[in-house]
Amino acid sequence: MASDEDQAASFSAEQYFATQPPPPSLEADIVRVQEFVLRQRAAKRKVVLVTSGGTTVPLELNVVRFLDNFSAGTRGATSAEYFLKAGYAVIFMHRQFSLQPFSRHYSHSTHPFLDFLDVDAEYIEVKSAERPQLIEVLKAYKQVQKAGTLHSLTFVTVNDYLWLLRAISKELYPLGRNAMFYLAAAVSDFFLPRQKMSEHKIQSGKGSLHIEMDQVPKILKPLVEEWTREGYIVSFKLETDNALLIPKARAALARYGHQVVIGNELHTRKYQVVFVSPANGKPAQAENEEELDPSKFSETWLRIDLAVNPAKEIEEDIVAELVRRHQTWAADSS
Ligand code: 9Z3
Repeated sequence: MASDEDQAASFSAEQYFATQPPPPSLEADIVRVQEFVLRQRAAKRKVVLVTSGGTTVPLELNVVRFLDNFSAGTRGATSAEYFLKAGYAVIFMHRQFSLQPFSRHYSHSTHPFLDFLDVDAEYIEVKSAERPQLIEVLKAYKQVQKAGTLHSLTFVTVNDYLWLLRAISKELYPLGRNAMFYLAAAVSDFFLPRQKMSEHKIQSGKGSLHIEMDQVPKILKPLVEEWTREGYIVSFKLETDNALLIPKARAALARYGHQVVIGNELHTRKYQVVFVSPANGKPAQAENEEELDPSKFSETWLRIDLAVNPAKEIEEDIVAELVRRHQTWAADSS
């Protein structure tokens, strides 16, 4: 039976959607997702929803200023490539202009496109040192295009993100255990309800600026309990203090009852992460994190040595581990 706290939490998600308007492009976006999911179901492919990049919280209706969450989109874009390689169809829901699968190798800041081309009169050629990687990336990209296994769509605000996540998860419902949710986007915990937003640019001249934000509803709860049917749900926990990773991940699992929390610390996230899972069924909730029973959880650290292999991407190992776990999960349903 649901506790009062559970009812309050799910009510607040309902309240959110009852009071905050959907993004104007939602309907058209979902029609395209529907078509994509239908094709993947016909091809009997597993589908993973990858969320990637940071959400914004606009401070004005005619937005000049906004709060942003840190994320370049590397984790999501890189993981999407490895999921595609593993035979998954990928819905890549990302922050507009953040990194994307394949094109991420030629990001404007770290590997600018113009720098790997040479020009001679009217001929353009790719520098020879750049060719092997470009050939590999292009081949993988063309293969995915031909197979039609990647569908990308964008969000900007936390409101766009929440509406899209709810709508897409409902489209994935019929896939049952063949759907995976890989929630790598960095999502704001706070937002400014539309009803409290200033219409025009907030004016200076009145001293300091005070803004009171409301808490974004804990969206994992309705995702786990209502929007999906047995989808395999992976959330990420970002901390700047390593000591908090495991307690926070355990608390999230006890609260929402999903399958995996991947803990990552801001500065070490590119070479170590920890998978935290329930050891056996849904762990009981506790008043505070210290009271959670450690025997109810299992932890697995994944580490790579960038000094030995600087080209190695930890997402390769993260995805391999999840594909293995998802396989077991999907097979269990029978
Ligand atoms: C993550 O923890 C991602 O791994 C990163 C990836 C944002 C660190 P980059 O795109 O960074 O490679 O630059 N994502 C989840 C962050 C988040 O908002 N988690 C919430 C929390 O920690 C829970 S869903 O409370």
